[in-house]
Amino acid sequence: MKDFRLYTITGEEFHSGRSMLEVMEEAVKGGSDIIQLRDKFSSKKEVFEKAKKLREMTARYGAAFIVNDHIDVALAAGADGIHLGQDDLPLSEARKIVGEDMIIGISTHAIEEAREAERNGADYIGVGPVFATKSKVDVIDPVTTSYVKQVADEITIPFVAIGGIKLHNVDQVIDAGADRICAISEIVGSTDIQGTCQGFLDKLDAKRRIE
Ligand code: TZP
Ligand code: MG
Repeated sequence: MKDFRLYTITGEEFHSGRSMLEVMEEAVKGGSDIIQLRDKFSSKKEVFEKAKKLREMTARYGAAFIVNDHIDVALAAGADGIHLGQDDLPLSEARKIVGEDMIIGISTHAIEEAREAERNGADYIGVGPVFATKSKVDVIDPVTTSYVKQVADEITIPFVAIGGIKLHNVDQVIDAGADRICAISEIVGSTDIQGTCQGFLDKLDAKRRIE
């Protein structure tokens, strides 16, 4: 898959009246090179309508577009990939459906899950929640930056750190070895979405310069 650095996920509860498309377009303009539609509440038809709009918008900017949970919606909308959790369809089965060309991302919360995802051909993994977050209902305890470090040391496929990551604590995550950051509330809840994205990218760049 094309490499990425800043991953923004929709979180409509934080959009404060702005349209989902407008919010996500700001994130892409700010430098978010991959976005995900994550909607646990709408009907499949509604998720599909949102997916089509996001697909069109991201294609205009050359950003990657991922759909959470719904493999059929991802295929129908022409998304670049799908993101699956530990309770979704197993990766090997999902791969049979979407084929080799589509990106499959897997959420992981422990090194065994990361190893399994890598072994089974995931294109990237999510690593989190690093910190406490209100953006996920079935929330598990934070995995802390020590899990980020474990993955950075051992796993060879791309990983993205997620969960409670803010401009004020992202340095800890980068110091633990993360080169790719994902956020919901800090980005989509911001009154200056582009500025917040740029803030994350500046911090990621600063780390690269000292390496
Ligand atoms: N998976 C692990 S934490 C999380 C997801 C979807 C929510 C991240 O949201 P926020 O607002 O960036 O903490
Ligand atoms: Mg899921």
